[in-house]
Amino acid sequence: MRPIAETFYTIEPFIPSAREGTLGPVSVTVYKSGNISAASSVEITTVMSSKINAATISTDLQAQTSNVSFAAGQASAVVNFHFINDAEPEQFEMFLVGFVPGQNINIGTPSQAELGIIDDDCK
Ligand SMILES: [Ca+2]
Ligand SMILES: [Ca+2]
Repeated sequence: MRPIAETFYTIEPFIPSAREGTLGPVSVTVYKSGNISAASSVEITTVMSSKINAATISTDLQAQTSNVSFAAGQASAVVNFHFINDAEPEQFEMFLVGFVPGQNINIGTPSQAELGIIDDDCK
């Protein structure tokens, strides 16, 4: 019998930052590694950063949970995130995207991606 390889998921920024006025998008790549022979899906979600320049969910961006589907043999998938275009002059703001807890999956490193909103209201 062949050994059964495990499947691991990681997440990295793809488009790491974008301007607020265009509503983004920014994006992440979700990578599937190890045994990728079977189709699968995982859920990723926006997570508030604990940094001082954290973006606020509901005023800077909507919370977003996305189901990411992998066909048999597919090793990566890109997911977009959009912003809310407010009129506040703000600093550069960060938020995180990570895996929804409680899924029966192996999560590798990096397990979160940091994304940024470039304000365009400062005069
Ligand atoms: Ca904002
Ligand atoms: Ca703003």
